[in-house]
Amino acid sequence: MKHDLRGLFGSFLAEASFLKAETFGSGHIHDTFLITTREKEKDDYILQRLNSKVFKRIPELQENIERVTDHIRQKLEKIPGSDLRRECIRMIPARNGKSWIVDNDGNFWRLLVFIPDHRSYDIVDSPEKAFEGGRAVGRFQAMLADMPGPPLHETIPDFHNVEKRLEWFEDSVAFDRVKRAASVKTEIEFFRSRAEKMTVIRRMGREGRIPLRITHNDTKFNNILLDENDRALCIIDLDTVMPGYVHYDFGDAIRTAANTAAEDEADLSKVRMNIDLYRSYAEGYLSETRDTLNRTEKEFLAFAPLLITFEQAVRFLTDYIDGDTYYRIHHEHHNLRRTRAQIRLVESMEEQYGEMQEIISRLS
Ligand code: ADP
Ligand code: GN1
Ligand code: MG
Repeated sequence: MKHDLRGLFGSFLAEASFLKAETFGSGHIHDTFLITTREKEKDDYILQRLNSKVFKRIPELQENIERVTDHIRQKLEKIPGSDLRRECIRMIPARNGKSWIVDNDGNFWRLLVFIPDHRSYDIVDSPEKAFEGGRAVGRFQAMLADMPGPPLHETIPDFHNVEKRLEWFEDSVAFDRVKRAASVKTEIEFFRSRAEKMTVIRRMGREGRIPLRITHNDTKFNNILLDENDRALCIIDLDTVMPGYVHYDFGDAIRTAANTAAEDEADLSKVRMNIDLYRSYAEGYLSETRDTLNRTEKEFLAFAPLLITFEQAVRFLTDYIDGDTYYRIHHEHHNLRRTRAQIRLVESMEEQYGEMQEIISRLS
């Protein structure tokens, strides 16, 4: 669909004028455009058409992000040397007084300041970058630990509820809408054989041994921006910031930061969890959170990447069986390819689980 990007940009109170718009980034959910402005010294912007099929209550989601970014900015203001322009995303108000607009076709749009001179990686190639990513996520969680007010809205209910994810997966298999289930028997079996084991974090939560905190819930490495020197800069994509267990963020970051290949790598011999990248990420993360996490939280950190990578594989295969209605795909069997790469990554983590545990206990 062709959108009037110049007109949409004009609906927000940006300080600079529109020069051009191009699609940007590799996110799977929203439609994201980089708006370059005419004035060299002024900001560029990110304009997003929000996915309202995935996020059913966008005003609530926007309210969450307003609260979270206001709180982080207040913290940064008190830290000497902070770069307020780059260490926290900033949403630009629309002319209607809100932080979003709805166009004539019912699409929701928002505008963010483009964080200049950042680096973003889909694949991590050095322990230093992994360490910085860990530091960024740790700091993010620490800054939100004392956010006042009521709990954040749950922008996607049961987002990391693996029991629910498995239930929905079984529903999809039973319904088999596009007749793909028979072709993925091996993958289905892989999930069923591990389902029980994957509920442990939620069980610990129910028993009160690990607390709900404010977590990001989508710490894929390309949602962690580094600066021009590859030092931790800021966390973006705050749509899923809500109550969660720290394991979700640790797990998703390792799933992406420590994978030697792309999330959708077709050549499975390239997919592996690199233990050095795992160690460095954990070092960075624990350097910020060591004193706040309780003993059980730390004890289960090593399990988190297995859980989240498993859950991701389940989510990709569910979408494949449903006929590709959730994630943006670039070819017919893309979700199946993603599933297989994630399954291989789970296997690689299982092989190295003992060492993963030792590393955490040494660092704790
Ligand atoms: P999605 O949910 O589709 O992943 P994101 O909010 O992560 O959407 O945005 C997609 C991509 O756009 C990001 O991966 C990043 O490359 C870029 N991006 C988003 N917000 C900003 C920002 N404030 N500054 C710079 N780049 C951004
Ligand atoms: C989506 O929005 P993006 O592309 O950063 C998804 C994550 C998945 C990820 C897999 C809201 O992340 O949960 O882990 O794809 N976001 C949502 O690449 O579902
Ligand atoms: Mg993203």
